[in-house]
Amino acid sequence: MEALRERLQRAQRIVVICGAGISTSAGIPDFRSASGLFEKYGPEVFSLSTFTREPNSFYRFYREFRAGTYAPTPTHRFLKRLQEQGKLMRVYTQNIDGLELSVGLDPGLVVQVHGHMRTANCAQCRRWEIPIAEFDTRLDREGTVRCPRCHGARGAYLKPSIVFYGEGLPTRFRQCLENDLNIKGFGGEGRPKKAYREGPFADLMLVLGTSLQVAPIKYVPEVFPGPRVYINAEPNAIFTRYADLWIPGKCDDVVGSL
Ligand code: CNA
Repeated sequence: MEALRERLQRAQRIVVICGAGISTSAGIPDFRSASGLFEKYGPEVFSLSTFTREPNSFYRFYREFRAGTYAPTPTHRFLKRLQEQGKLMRVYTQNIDGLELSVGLDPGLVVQVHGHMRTANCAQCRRWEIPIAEFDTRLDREGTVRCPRCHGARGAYLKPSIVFYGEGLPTRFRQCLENDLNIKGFGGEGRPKKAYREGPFADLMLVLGTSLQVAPIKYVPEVFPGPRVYINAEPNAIFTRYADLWIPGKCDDVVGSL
């Protein structure tokens, strides 16, 4: 803890990469833990090809998800404190629960790498987009929500604006990485190329509550030339070896009181 405190004190521009583990204490299961969503629904429910073939499994998950009420956790409040101290450069979140914004982070400082649930759009044309409240009403009324623009085309169902397996990421993800980490160029699977240290770029990376299994974000810590701190309930087979500081445990227990 002392080592973490010291790194936080020294840092001026902190970039945070986070995942489902920062929201489990809000009551939202992660994907890959023993009691996670993959165990209950299977990973295919979150794939584009499954959804366009058979949207009802995802709709079943979504109905259950939206029935919950979720509040930010001590870890989200820690991020807010970093913002108040003027040290938060950016949060790259893989989460789609929106709790980073609920806690009051400046939207400009948050990149929702895997999308969000404020709107819903058509999995086929991508152009038809409606507010999530309207999607919810139609889902309750119609059971399956079809895109009116696609006139019954195959797979033209609406889903919340989250990124499924098989879909591209928001362009803002790359733009912010270039800005924050001085990354020049991206390779296969969206893997960022070398980042350069000189200049007003991030000087500390915190990686919180993620198994780092999903590309391309899993590659980001590996190109970051500054100190990297990994806080997660379990190790990541690769990253744990090269993180400068790896703290096993629950995020709330580690950062909640900082
Ligand atoms: P994951 O692969 O399920 O990994 C989560 C990691 O967090 C695991 O290594 C757990 O051991 C660890 N973990 C769980 N609880 C805690 C805790 N309290 N403290 C510390 N570590 C903990 O999930 P990732 O985020 O790595 O994978 C990316 C997916 C998950 C993204 O596409 C997300 O959209 C998706 N997801 C998001 C949410 C959400 O928005 N809250 C929930 C479930 C899945």
